[in-house]
Amino acid sequence: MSDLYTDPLGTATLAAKKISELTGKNSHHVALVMGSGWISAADSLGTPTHEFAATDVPGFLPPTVVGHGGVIRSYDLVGPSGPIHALVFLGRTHLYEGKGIEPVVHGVRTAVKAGCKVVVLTNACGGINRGYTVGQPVLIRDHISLTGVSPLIGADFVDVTDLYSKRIRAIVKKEDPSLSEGVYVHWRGPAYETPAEISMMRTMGADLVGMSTVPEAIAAHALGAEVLGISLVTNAAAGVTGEKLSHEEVIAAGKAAAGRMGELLGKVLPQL
Ligand code: 8IG
Repeated sequence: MSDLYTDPLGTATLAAKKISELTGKNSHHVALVMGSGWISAADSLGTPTHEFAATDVPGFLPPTVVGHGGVIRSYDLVGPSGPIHALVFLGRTHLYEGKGIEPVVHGVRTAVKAGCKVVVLTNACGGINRGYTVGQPVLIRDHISLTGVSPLIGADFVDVTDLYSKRIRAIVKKEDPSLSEGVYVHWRGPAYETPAEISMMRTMGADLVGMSTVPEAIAAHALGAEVLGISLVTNAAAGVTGEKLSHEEVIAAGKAAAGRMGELLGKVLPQL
């Protein structure tokens, strides 16, 4: 096994150093993980100063899913007091790929080691809440983990009461007061849920379901970063409408909402 599995934090430190060499920037300020459907939203952030394959950086695996990028970009955003260095990951590794939890959280650990104090996690997900419509962005207020898998090992008893930063959610809602907040369930996949499982999740208090974000939020928070999670509802969860779920539908809904999402991120990121 590679260093990533025996020494995940050491590998993240190496990766951060490599990013600093590739970009010529000593540190980055905010990180943005773009999930499936969000990749085109990154284009609204302007022109990156640097772009490279994630596999050029220690510890990153090649992407395995259509529409999940495997690319890292560095942007200089215009902040209130000088340029903000934003590190943007197009695509992520998921638990369902079967590579373990370490590759899943390697991006956010690398980002924190690169200096990021804020980590923005985006995803495409199924809507459990009957009030949601396809193409709607929802801020993650809290989560339920149904995978039982943590990125943390050992007696690392971190408090996760305010995992999805209230401070940052307030900033985003000031930009867009129409945004809803919801509880996101992490489901391992790769099979979607049955209608009975969705009904269970709704009873538990869940609004959104997806196959990412939760381990990254925990890993970033455990290293001291503030986390913002935004889900794009790209399909009604199983049994909600009677329609079947398709990956193509997800990609299409993401493309359709990308403009609004990119604009929102562009406004919010420099304020974080
Ligand atoms: I996009 O309906 C997307 N990702 N688990 N269920 C789960 N993950 C998803 C879904 C969904 N839609």
